[in-house]
Amino acid sequence: MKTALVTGITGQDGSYLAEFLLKKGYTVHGIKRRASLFNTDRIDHLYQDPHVENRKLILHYGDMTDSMNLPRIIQEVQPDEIYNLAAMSHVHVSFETPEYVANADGTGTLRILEAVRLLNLVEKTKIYQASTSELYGKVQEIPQRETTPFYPRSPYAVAKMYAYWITVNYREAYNMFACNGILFNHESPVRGETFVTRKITRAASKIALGLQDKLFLGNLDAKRDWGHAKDYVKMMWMILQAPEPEDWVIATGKTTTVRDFVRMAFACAGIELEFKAVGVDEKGIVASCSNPLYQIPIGTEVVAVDPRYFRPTEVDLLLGDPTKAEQKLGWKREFELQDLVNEMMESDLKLMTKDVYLKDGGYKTMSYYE
Ligand code: NDP
Ligand code: GDR
Repeated sequence: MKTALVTGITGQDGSYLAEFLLKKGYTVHGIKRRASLFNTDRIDHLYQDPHVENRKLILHYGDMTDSMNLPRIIQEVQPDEIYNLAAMSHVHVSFETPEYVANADGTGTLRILEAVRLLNLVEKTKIYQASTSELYGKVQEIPQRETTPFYPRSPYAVAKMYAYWITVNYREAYNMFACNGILFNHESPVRGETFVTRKITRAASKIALGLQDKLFLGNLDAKRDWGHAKDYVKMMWMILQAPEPEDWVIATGKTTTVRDFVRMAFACAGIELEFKAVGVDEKGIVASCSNPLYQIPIGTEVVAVDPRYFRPTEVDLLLGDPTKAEQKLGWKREFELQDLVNEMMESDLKLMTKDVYLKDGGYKTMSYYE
């Protein structure tokens, strides 16, 4: 059976991909960072005790900025497939840490490619690079497809642009099976809490339970092509099983504003919202409430804009065209946006309900944990 190495295994996509590959019979090696607290929550259900023989999931400490440990791990693992998912993936945070992002997301990709080349693994090892719709940035063409010109709008996107082209270059220069998946936004119940969808579903759940008063957001007009992470990790694998190494757009072909995502999330908890005023004064007001968990008076302001969440340069509109992946690889999505919102809300309502029990039982003071 095949062996895969997954960088970023502790992240949203890494956890779904590891689960997917293990089901396919792969031995999965993952790189995790040392942290002062446990950071393996998302893969704890897959964890196998190191004392068990023939383990299928093996974790290695490592870091994308460490040019010594990456070749050592690759040499030890001799992977058939590398999925390079590790990255500082938060666009807004990348404005605060631009050099680090260039190192981890940009040069980090080079470190992987160069290690495979120097270790003479070019014939054996296929490489998937986690590229992104953020490469399209300022709108050049709608919908965005493999041939659409790039115009990155953040240090994150610029670093990912280097990673994209160095992957193409290694493919062309050294005949590597190295591919870019240009993935549009994809979410899930284990999405990081500071990305907008999860921030919204967590807050809508807390507000529905009476644990929080208001949700502060930035640009409500931004439009994103949101899919489900489960559909997208399957495509990562399909890309490496294709006959030739190529670059692929993975998207749903539909776009939605942040404002409409907010409406959909609150509606799942029986709270209908109406948005009033424009720009920074815009507010989401409760228009009707059939929420069975906590009664919120009509007219209560539960969403407000806070300019601190605006980005120095924004990506206004993402809408991808997945035709190539659908036609050439037979990729089919299972989830619609409404399914995704339902699943995220169901999961966060369950999580927050636990908080209510802990709080009511005197085990938890919300302010301490928030
Ligand atoms: P997450 O932020 O959830 O996960 C990122 C992973 O990378 C985590 O495991 C994180 O470790 C790890 N990581 C971060 N920095 C380093 C480093 N210096 N060395 C080693 N590991 C590191 O991202 P997603 O799972 O959502 O995304 C996976 C990849 O796909 C990323 O490269 C992202 O940029 C890209 N992408 C994501 C899209 C999306 O919509 N989700 C769309 C397009 C591309 P830790 O857990 O310790 O923080
Ligand atoms: P994005 O995702 O930047 O598209 O990058 P994010 O969820 O952070 O933002 C989406 C849009 O929502 C707007 N927004 C807010 N965003 C956040 N995080 N917090 C807010 O309060 C808020 N209010 C409005 C943003 O301005 C933006 O327009 C994600 C990441 O997963 C990247 O790693 C990946 O490459 C791209 O998706 C494709």
